[in-house]
Amino acid sequence: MSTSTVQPFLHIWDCGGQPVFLEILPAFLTPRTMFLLLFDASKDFRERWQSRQNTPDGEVLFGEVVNESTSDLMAKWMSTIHSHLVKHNKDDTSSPSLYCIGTRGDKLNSESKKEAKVQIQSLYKEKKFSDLIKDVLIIDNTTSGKGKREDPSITELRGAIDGFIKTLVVPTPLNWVLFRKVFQKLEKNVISVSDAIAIGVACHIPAADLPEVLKFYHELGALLYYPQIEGLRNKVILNPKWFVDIIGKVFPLEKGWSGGKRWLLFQSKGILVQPLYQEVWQSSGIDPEEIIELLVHFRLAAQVQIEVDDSKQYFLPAALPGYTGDSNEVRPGCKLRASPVHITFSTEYVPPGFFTRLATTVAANNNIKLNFNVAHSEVERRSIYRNRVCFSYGHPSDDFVLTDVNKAIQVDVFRYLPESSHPVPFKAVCQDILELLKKCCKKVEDTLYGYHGHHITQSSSRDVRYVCECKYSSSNAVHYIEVDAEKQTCSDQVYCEKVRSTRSLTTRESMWFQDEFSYLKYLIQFGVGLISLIILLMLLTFSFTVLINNSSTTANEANILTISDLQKVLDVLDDGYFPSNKWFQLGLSLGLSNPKLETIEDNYPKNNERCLQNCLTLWLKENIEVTWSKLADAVDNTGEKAVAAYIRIRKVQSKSEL
Ligand SMILES: Nc1nc2c(ncn2[C@@H]2O[C@H](COP(=O)(O)OP(=O)(O)OP(=O)(O)O)[C@@H](O)[C@H]2O)c(=O)[nH]1
Ligand SMILES: [Zn+2]
Repeated sequence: MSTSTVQPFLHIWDCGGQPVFLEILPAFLTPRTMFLLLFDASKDFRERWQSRQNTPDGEVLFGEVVNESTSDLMAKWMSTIHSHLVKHNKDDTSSPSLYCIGTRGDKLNSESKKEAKVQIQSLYKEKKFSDLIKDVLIIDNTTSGKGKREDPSITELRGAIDGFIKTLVVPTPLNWVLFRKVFQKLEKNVISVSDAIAIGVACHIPAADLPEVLKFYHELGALLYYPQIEGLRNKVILNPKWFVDIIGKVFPLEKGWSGGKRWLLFQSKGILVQPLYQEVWQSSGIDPEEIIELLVHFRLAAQVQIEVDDSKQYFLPAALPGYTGDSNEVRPGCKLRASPVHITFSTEYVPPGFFTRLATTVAANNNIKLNFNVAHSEVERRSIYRNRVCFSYGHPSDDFVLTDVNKAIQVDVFRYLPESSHPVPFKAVCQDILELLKKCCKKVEDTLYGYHGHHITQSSSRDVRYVCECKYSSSNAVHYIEVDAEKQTCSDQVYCEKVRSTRSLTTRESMWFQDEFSYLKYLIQFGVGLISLIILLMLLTFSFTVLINNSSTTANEANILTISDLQKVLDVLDDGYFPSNKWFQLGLSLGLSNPKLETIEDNYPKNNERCLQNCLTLWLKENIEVTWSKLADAVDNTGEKAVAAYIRIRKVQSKSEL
């Protein structure tokens, strides 16, 4: 192993600008990449970008118009490439990594060329990714290779690429080089790991070293090896390009879309059923189930159950068209809605591939279903797009919509039932959804940035921002309220950046924040240290005593609860974090009889929420002296002292709330 040599690596990925490529590409980027970001310099960068495909016979196929301008898309790529390189090349930032290349320079006079260059430069000038961009070159490809007549910018670019290739040499043990030469000679697309071991042994590489060799070449993009994916762990893909093309078969890159019910389902809903992918991939030389497993691994697909059908089904949002309508569109009939929340990124743009991966990750959750039943408006017939997905959450379900608004992912939650007829407060649903999204985002990051086994230690560059709904807000100039989400409660004032003043939260905004007392509970739960806990308890007791003394005793007795207060009672117990599995004990403490409670248990086996609800219904209906105070006492008896104190503070003294 002491003998080593250097070998150059150069793989060229010609990645189209089509949105689908942006989805797939991050899976195949290696840490050492030079990027050439091409754009048509003869076009207006502010216009919405439209994908176009040039067929070999000279025809131009125009694809969809996306919701972004060329300059948006360029800035997004710069920022993404920057974060990609920063994450992978921590110590080596010396090499120029990105050139912006404007083609069709022949269509521009020297004045417009300068102007185009300045416009592109302005996209990154004061951004943190500015170091990355070596230059903006406007080139005239029609002169390429024409000797002296060649555009000097092309000559300059050629020199830069030559220079970069020289940095691409990697010291490699000689027998590892031999190994690569052998597998290149095989001209096979895929071999088994045992074959790879045999080749290795023939090249004097001990079998035990082979995984390391395979990982080395995987990182260099020379082959693909996924030991972490069950179905692929015994395979080595020797031809990455072939593999990408196979995956591409289910994406609408080529004209290969045939009719048929299954294709239609895939095109319209992004649902890929087993018989279809088996057909598409059957002759690919690799088991279709393994390809699907890879897509799931990369979160390009999530297994779902939409069609009443035994065959397996997968959701692949990346294959769907993009939504170009209004991100604030609401389907009619909504009773309650929360203000929009934005998931933002320090790169200032939603990283390519992030949104669809978030959509698949969310779709894989048991509590959540894709919501195909609603069209967003008269014009937009679908409810699910590559960049906007509508889900239903919980039972009875609330709607929640994720939209990629380029600079952020927008989260909207809607309730179509009146609050009184839903067992779970809308607020709790909103907050649960947000927590769930944070977890899903984390998973997406692990997938997107962990492809090459580099574990990212740097702290998350993602944030949750709350859209300000003050009178200065408008959908095209979003601004946020300044809050410390951990500490904010719905009764605290917030600061609006735009108006530069504080105000109370609107009802829609307050959905995202805890009630004051839940916050105390939260503090207790997440350990604020014993001393602060004691101080808190003392404060609580103090305020409790003061409140009790101040309020007249009539509040305790005179306010009889009825069955119409069921939701309030459930809310208060929930806000105070009463554990629903103690419902039986609570029932006994409330004076309900054992047989009646047992009947409830039989009716709703293992469903504590429903049992609690029925137990309280019984209490509210059957008892005469039904007050908050009695409830607090009963809760106290179950051992839930904190919940009891919470009920007393929130309800017992405040007559108005009854
Ligand atoms: N006049 C002129 N035409 C150009 C220039 N560069 C490219 N073209 C033409 O533009 C068309 C598209 O070029 P491609 O290289 O296929 O563009 P692409 O973006 O890679 O397209 P896809 O491969 O479909 O993604 C071809 O007809 C080229 O001849 C240029 O600098 N000047
Ligand atoms: Zn505001």
